[in-house]
Amino acid sequence: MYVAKRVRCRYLCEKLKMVSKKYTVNGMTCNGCAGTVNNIIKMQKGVESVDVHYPENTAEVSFNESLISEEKIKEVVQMMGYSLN
Ligand SMILES: [Cu+2]
Repeated sequence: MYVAKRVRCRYLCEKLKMVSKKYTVNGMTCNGCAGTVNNIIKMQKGVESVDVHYPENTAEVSFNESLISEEKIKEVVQMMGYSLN
């Protein structure tokens, strides 16, 4: 009983740290770029979902702020030659 309650609390606490943010992606020139950006973000621990659109140049990312920071996501995108803002 006690354990079940704790698990539920942890689940809720983690839920609360889930955020969804929309960014502009700079540097994409084709759908392949969108795929690259999408994959690198998706690979990061703490990222729940990502949706990159080309030629709109947008990225919608849902992630858990207790597991990954926005700065880290921006950093990995930059490593691939693109940028998020
Ligand atoms: Cu491309």
